[in-house]
Amino acid sequence: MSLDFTTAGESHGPGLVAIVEGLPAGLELEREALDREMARRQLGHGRGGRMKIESDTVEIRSGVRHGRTLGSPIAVLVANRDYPNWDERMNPWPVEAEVEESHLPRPGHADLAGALKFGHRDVRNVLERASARETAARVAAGALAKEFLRALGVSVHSHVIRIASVEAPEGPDLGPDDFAGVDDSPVRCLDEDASRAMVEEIDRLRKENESLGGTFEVRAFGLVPGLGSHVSWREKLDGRLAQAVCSIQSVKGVSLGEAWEVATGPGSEAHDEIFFSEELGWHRETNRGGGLEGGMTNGEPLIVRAAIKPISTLTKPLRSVDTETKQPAQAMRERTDSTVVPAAGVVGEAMVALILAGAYRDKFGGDHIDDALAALTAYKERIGWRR
Ligand code: EPS
Repeated sequence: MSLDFTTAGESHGPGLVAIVEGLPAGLELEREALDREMARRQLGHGRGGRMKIESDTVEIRSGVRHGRTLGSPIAVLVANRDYPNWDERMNPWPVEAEVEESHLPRPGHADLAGALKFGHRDVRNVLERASARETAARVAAGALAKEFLRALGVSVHSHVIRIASVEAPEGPDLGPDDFAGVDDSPVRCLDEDASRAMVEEIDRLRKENESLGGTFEVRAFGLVPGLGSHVSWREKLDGRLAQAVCSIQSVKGVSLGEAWEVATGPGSEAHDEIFFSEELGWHRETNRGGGLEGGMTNGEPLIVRAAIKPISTLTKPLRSVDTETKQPAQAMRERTDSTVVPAAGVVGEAMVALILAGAYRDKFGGDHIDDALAALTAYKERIGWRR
């Protein structure tokens, strides 16, 4: 059994569901830790009115008993508190009221391609599922993965490094403790001056009816070398991470380590030289590879960055075409956020955690958490891992 998960649910339907399969039995879960993750995803200056309605919590429906996993699929439900306001428009069953259809696809959204592909007249049938509301279910699943990783000594963090034209300065190399206060920043940025400038930039562009993109970074600490594999393209961890992070709504680019920087320099400045000492064992003095070599972890911190495009729902809509009349029209206007980069960092953590948890499950197995821990200890001993 490997670790897998799926989500279901529409943005304004009754709720979202995540089903996580493959977590070992006997793993202790803390309800507060799961709900904390849900609340973190709702943070961030630049969110719209919806976040005042929702207050996401994880309702466990299966796979957990008295705070411990059973080894069976874990189903979690995240209710949409906004649903009563959409009861007629999103009811699973026919309603008497006449429900208005949307025929005005937004450039940059799934609206047009989704409507054509699935044969929907009403674009709402696409946008409801394409909405980034779905990321609440990913974070619920990721919170479970994080609990597994925590038991294995791994932590996953994120921070915002750019919103529109404002970039945080490159700081010193970050360790896990450096992320302690990141959620106190209104934009989840570690640099105070940059945080302030980002908030100003969001306010300035929001007044101009603009949305904003940016960049976030996810780091994972405490990883052993050898997660993933060089032997098959499907098992390469870099590829799996890139797919998982790029699948987050609005993400248009993913980089691992100093990908774009090393592409422009010489080979002698692109790699991380190998050292061995009695105290540290195998180690590196640089981490340009972002903790990945040959599709595997190398024991250095994992560093993944993602670029997010500005949200495609604009309060000053772009030009589009009415799908019924085929006449030029303005794209639909929906209630929306100005930017989601701070929240997307939390979603990035969830996706990275799910991929890493899967890689640990693949390598160390474990129907019970103690089996996984015993296999991990034996592996560390075999390779002489000292961290
Ligand atoms: C979203 C549009 C907004 C966001 C939503 C994503 O929702 P609404 O149309 O209800 O105002 O608030 O994000 C969430 C609801 C969430 O929980 O993150 C979109 O079109 O992607």
